[in-house]
Order: sequence, then structure tokens, then C-alpha cells
Amino acid sequence: MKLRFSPTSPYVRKVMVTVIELNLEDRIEKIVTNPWVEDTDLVHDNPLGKVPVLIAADGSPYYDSRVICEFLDGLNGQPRLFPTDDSRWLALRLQALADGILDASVARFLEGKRAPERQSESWLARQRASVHRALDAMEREVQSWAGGLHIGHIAVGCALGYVSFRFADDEWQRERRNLKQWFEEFSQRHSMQATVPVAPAGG
Ligand SMILES: N[C@@H](CCC(=O)N[C@@H](CS)C(=O)NCC(=O)O)C(=O)O
Repeated sequence: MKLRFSPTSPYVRKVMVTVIELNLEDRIEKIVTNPWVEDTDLVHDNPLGKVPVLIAADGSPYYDSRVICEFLDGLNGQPRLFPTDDSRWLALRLQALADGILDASVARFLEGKRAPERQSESWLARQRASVHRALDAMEREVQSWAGGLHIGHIAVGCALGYVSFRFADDEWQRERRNLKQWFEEFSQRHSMQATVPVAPAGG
């Protein structure tokens, strides 16, 4: 299988953490892809022009990250990260909450890269507020997240990693002691350590 990959995309990270947790690394060939270059051929695999995309052994493309993670989890016929018992809805809701943090954070990051006179302060504030409300919600419930690893944990770990990576000045950990502790412990997993984002030279 091939994975359209970008080292700083938090959605790609979610897929890679899933790949490592499922011991599928040997079956994945990474194709480094920059979705932002004009003449990218990415759109042949995903008309939306976004990474990640998984190209399965039979050539079928899978997107987005949610679909890819569930596809990989089901490969051996015994899903583990997408539970089929009652914990399924917690896992999927946490993934939605974490992906929402990513969507707002990426929007905020891209807006912040525009020329200062073209940036919208109210748009930046709206995205930031959305992220911080979601983090507050996580802080309130994190102590009920114990149990077997699922996609909700992976998505939350990648979302907190991305906010730390792009918006360190927010200091999201301040006054969110429980979430901070959960993240510190979760970050010790090999899958998280092996996928820490590194800013490319110049940005
Ligand atoms: N919902 C998608 C989001 C993917 C996404 O937004 N990827 C970004 C990179 S972080 C991208 O490729 N953006 C290019 C674009 O929006 O044109 C997923 O979960 O995979």
C-alpha cells in the first residue's frame, strides 16, 4: 500500500500512529506529497487535493484520514481501534472533537500565514475560541478515557500534538492539568514518539 504523506500534516500523523499501533509499517510505502504545489498529481488520487490518501494494494484510493484509519483497522478482520462495543461512540465522538480542533487550528495557521493586512482578526479569534472550548471539554472528561486504545485516543493525541507544535504560545496546558498529564503519558507511546512533527526549514 502507498500513503500520500506530509511530515507536518496532523491528519497524516493520525494515520501513521494508527499504522504503527497496528504493526503495519512494513506494508506502507510513503510518497512524500506537498498538497500546496500548483502542479501536484495528488488530485488524481484525491479530487479534493488533500493528504492523506491511502492507495490500497488493488490501486483503490482511500481518503480522508478517518476512512483510512478504519480501513487499516479492519484489514485483518478483527477491528481493534474502532470498537464494536459500547465504547464505539466515545471513540468516534472523541475523534470528531479532535479532528474539529485540527480543522480550526489548520484554518488559523493558514490565515496567520497571509500578509498581515489581509488577515481577519475576527476569523483568527473564532478559530482559536473553538479550539480552546474543545480543549476545555476534553479537560472535563479526560479522566473517563481509561480503557483499551482506540481511535479517539489517537486523534486526541495528534490534535494536542498539533496545537503544541503550531501554537505553543497558547500554552494550552496551563490550567488543564488533567489533559496535560494524559498527553504526557500518551506521548510516551512509540507510535507518538516516532511521528513527532518537525517544522521544515523556513517555516
Ligand atoms: N478531513 C481531512 C483533512 C485533510 C487536510 O485538510 N489535509 C491538509 C494537510 S494538513 C491538506 O492537504 N490541505 C490541502 C488543501 O486544503 O488544499 C482528513 O481527515 O484527512
